[in-house]
Amino acid sequence: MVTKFDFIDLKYNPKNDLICLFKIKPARGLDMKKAANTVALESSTGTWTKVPGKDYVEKLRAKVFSIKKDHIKVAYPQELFEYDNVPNILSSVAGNIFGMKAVKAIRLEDISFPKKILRSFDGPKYGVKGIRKILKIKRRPLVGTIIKPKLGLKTRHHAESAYESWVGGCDVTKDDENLASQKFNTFEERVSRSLEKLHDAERETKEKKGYLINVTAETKEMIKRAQLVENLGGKYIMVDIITSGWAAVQTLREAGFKMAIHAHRAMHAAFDRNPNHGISMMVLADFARLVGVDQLHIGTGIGKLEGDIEDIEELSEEISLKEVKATQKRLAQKWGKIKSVFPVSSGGLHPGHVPFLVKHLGRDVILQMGGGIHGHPLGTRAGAMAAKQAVDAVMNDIDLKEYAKDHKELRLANEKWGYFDKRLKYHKP
Ligand code: CAP
Ligand code: MG
Repeated sequence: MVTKFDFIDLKYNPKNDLICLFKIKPARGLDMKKAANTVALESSTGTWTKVPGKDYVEKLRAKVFSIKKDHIKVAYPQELFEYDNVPNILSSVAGNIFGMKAVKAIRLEDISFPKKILRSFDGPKYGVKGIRKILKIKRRPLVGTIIKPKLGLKTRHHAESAYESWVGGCDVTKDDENLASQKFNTFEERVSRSLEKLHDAERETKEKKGYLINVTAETKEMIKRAQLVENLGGKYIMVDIITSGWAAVQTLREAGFKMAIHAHRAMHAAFDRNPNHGISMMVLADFARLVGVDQLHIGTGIGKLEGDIEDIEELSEEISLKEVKATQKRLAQKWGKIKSVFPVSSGGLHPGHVPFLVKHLGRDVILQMGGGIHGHPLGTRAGAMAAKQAVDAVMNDIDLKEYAKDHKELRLANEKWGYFDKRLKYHKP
């Protein structure tokens, strides 16, 4: 028998529950308690009207156990879900509730997972430590680029540009998010030409390099493409996790390939940009870590795409720490055996941004610059050199202006785009 507020228990102390932090704006004429109760019933065992139920169903009800201003916390018994099934979990806690008339707006800010659900997922194969081992880079941030223009290059020009970026100093070079297997640059030809260039660059530099080739496609096709990369000795694959879908990414991860997985998050802003309605990047990052990508884009807090640096810092902690503490927009989480994910900062970046990014995100970060490398006055190789010089300067606690005195490539980048000094004052070009 469902009474008025049967899904609210402000004295409940969650134990083995999956917990959701929601930000809600009740519909006109509804108070927080009523709206919160409706969110909990609709996302667990209830519906809009009373239906004859069995008493034993009641133990699976979600419970609102905290209502503070516009945030509520809801505890879901773990038995409500199929443990290692991302679509199933999201269909409950991020399904119908977004369209309910009881709320004017609702945003799923974070989820914390109980041990049994955590343990049902593979998590990353490599994590930060494993990636550093693959590339033989012990401490410093990794330097990456994205081949630009993002679409249109012929395969040989794509591979040549990748080669220039690797010999210039990039550790990893990726395809852009919307490059798949278009007629002007088919996957099969791109993977063989680019890996050939990668092996040339490794021989020439005596360094390990990574090519993050985008396998994004229908799931069976992704598996086929990943197999081709593995056969040709590739260390990485890249996948657009939001447009591909969680089930596809889980299939790719569980296919057992040796390669590391680089996760691009194109389309995330359709969910997380509105601060009052949708699903936060924190939640998307949680599932990316659970399903088991090794590297994940988290934003820059300074480049061309929105997202303030405090949120980016919290995201970076969420995916790379073993244990994260609760904040206003984040739930506490112990990640147990789930490995870390390498944070990737990318989007409108250039070498002059490196001091700011390392200050805020630390050295366990992949700094990716597309236009900020290929748009260098002396071209791609010089752009990659400038990016690597900026990282070397920061790792040796030298001001970029000082370091640029005997590093022409960095000087030209600073002159074109500006730079942060050691006190994080920005010097415009
Ligand atoms: C960056 C990028 C990345 C963005 C994605 C682009 O290129 O290749 O896709 O970083 O954003 O296409 O914009 P630029 P995010 O360096 O030339 O900007 O990393 O925030 O997901
Ligand atoms: Mg891109």
